Parts: sequence; C-alpha cells; structure tokens
Amino acid sequence: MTLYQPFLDHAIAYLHDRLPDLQPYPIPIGFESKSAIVGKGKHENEVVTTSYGYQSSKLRQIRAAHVQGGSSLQVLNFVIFPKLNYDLPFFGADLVTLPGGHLIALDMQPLFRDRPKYQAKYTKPILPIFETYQPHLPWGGDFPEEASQFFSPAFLWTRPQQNEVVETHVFSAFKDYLEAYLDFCDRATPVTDSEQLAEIEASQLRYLRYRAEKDPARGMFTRFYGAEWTEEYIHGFLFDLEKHMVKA
Ligand code: DBV
Repeated sequence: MTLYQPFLDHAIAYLHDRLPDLQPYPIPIGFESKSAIVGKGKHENEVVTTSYGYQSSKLRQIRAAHVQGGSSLQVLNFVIFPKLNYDLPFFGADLVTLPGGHLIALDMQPLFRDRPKYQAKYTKPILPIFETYQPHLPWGGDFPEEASQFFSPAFLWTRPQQNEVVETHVFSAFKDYLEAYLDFCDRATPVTDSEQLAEIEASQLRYLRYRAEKDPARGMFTRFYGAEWTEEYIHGFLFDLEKHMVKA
C-alpha cells in the first residue's frame, strides 16, 4: 500500500529526462531512511520515512520526503527550491493520507504573489491546467489563513475521499504541474540586478522560515522519531536554505 510511490517514481524519472545536468543533492547522514514501530497490538505498524535529493544548474534543491506507514498513513512531500539568482516559483506538493482521508496541496508557489507581471509570467500559463482539474478536485475547505500568501491562484487544494481519485486525477495533475514547472525552468534566465536579487532572497527566506516553523508534519515526526531527529530533519534537510547561507 504505497499510494504515492508512482508519483515519486514518475518525478525522478521525469527529472532525469528533462534536466540533463541533474545531480544528487546530499542528504545528511541518518536521514536517507528512518524507521520506527508505532502503535500497539493490531494497530502496530512500521513507519518508514525515506528522503530523496537532487539539484541542477538552476534548481538549488529538489527534495522529497516519503512517509510509509500502512494504508492510513502515507505522505509524499515534494518541493523544488530554485537557486537564488532565478525568479522561478517553488514547486510544492504535499500529498497526505491519514485515517480521515486524503489531503492534497499542489501549486507553484510564487515569490511575489501580488505583482501582476509576476502572475502573468508564472500563474497565468498554469491556470488552464488548474481549470481542467478543478471539477474533479474541488476546493478542500478550511485552510490556514496565514498560509494563503504563499499560494498562487492556481493552487489545487482538495480532500478526496477515494484512493481512485488520487490515483487518477491527482496523479495526472501532479504530472502536468511538474511538466509546466520544468517548462518555466527551461526558459528562466539568471537575474543579475542587485535589487531584484535582494528581493528574491528575502522572499525565499520568508517562505523557508514559514514552512520550517509551521511544518504540519512536526508533530507526527516528533512522535515517531523524537524531537532531536525531527528538528534536524526540518532545518538540516527539508528546509535547509538558511543553514547553507550561513556557510556561504
Ligand atoms: N507537510 C510538509 C512536510 C511534510 C508534510 C515537509 C514530510 O510541509 C506533511 C512531511 N502536511 C503533512 C502532514 C499533514 C499536512 C497538512 C502529515 C497533516 C497534518 C495533520 O493533520 O496532522 C500544505 N499541508 C497540510 C495542511 C496544509 C498543508 C495547509 C493542513 C494543515 C492545517 O490544516 O493546519 N504545504 C502545506 C503548507 C504549505 C505548503 C501549510 C505552506 C506554504 O506548501
């Protein structure tokens, strides 16, 4: 029962296809794979979290965390962080299956959400894809208000009840968004203007800090693997920009 394995397999194969300069991204020792036995009696389950990392000339970090803990605990969190000298959005997928059902977040998260020129460049082209899926993947309701600044108008946020919806429409949307994202990458040219570079850096940091601080998986990881492992995983791998900036 690994609902999101095909998503991960597709993403890795497709990245290799599209990015001839794809390289591994180092995963800190102890974080490639982590496992714990959770629950008691017939609810006892092994929960395994595996990590994947890549990079390319334009993309600082492409990383995935895959959590597999039986049919009612599956997560694929997949994010692409562009280098700081590109104005590219983030590719963000949070695909979550819990006992209550599925929770799907898929978007190209903008650096400058409210700038019309930025929207025209990075949101308008994906609106037709968004609209194709909207009838099958309706708005998922309740959403943290403070998070909305980080999402584009093409944000797919949905809570399907059936696995089949995930296997068909969500999988197809994931592939289409990733394709469109790599199309943006192909076209992206380096930013050299120092004022613009400063804005990009500030926006990336704002996003990173928010996600590291509010990581909705923190509670789950802490229960499974302890606080020390979890904080190191969040700041040392999942959202690691600041750590690397200090070194630079
Ligand atoms: N989410 C992550 C990482 C995860 C992860 C790194 C590796 O950012 C999993 C694991 N997301 C995860 C889990 C849950 C969610 C929920 C386990 C369920 C938490 C629970 O119910 O116990 C989008 N993910 C969510 C929610 C949102 C997102 C909005 C619901 C949380 C809530 O209702 O409070 N993706 C998430 C998000 C941003 C994003 C907030 C913000 C920029 O990109």
